[in-house]
Amino acid sequence: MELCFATNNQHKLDEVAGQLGNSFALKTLRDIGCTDELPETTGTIAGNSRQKAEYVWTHFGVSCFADDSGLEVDALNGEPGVDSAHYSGSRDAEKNIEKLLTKLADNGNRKARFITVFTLILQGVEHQFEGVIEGQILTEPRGEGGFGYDPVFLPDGHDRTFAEMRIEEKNGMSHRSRALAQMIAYLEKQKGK
Ligand code: ITT
Repeated sequence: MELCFATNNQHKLDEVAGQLGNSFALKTLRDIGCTDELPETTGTIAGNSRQKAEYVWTHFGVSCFADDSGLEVDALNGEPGVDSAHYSGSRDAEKNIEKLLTKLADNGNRKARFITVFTLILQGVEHQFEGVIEGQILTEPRGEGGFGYDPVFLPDGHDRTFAEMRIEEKNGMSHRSRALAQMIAYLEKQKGK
């Protein structure tokens, strides 16, 4: 089964490709000839996820899935949320982290979560899958791996940030892997039909 992952984020592609294995032929946007900027204008994570997948299905007619994700920080009323990718006004991860840590300052409530919503469009039929991981925001970045806010995100029950973990370890618990596991289970069921 061929499926296009509607993302321009190479880190997301690497995480998902590692988990998907060989049961599905993963196509990139480049593989299907899509060089367009995908629209993300709905103001919600679930809405943007749907919007990206629908763009690819409508314009390219290819079964596909999209991931929209973000970090929700309790003490900031859910910010950066849907604005996670360009919180500081740019897509620079270091600047985004800097803004987050400045806004949090010495606030004692560091509770946060990563959320991902996947939208799958299989021959025009749409389904959404959500994954969440709870954790804490550190006061300083730690680690070189991962992407985005990984250096300041400490998942609950662990003593290393996502950026200090190997990709397989992050994949063992992340919001993205949880959403993906549900999508894979759904796809396996469809295959059996
Ligand atoms: P596409 O829309 O092309 O998929 P994107 O990077 O723009 O790629 P989003 O709009 O979903 O993706 O933005 C999500 C942002 O949230 C992302 O750029 C990171 O800043 C942050 N984020 C999401 N998942 C993350 C993760 O696993 N680790 C660290 N930061 C993450």
